[in-house]
Amino acid sequence: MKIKVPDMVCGGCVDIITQAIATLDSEANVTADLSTKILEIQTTKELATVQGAIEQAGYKVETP
Ligand SMILES: [Cu+2]
Repeated sequence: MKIKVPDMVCGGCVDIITQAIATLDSEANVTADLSTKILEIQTTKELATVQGAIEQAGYKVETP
């Protein structure tokens, strides 16, 4: 799935979000592109669940 996180501006943000997703699904694979603010996430979890975890971590999400 792809999720856009407009406030993701540095590696620290990516770490926080990656950690939040790892807590949800330890098998998840997260690739972040800071130029487009888009996360590419391989996970068995549902989109809404992943979005919720990112929001819990303090970031607003958009679906590109
Ligand atoms: Cu940051």
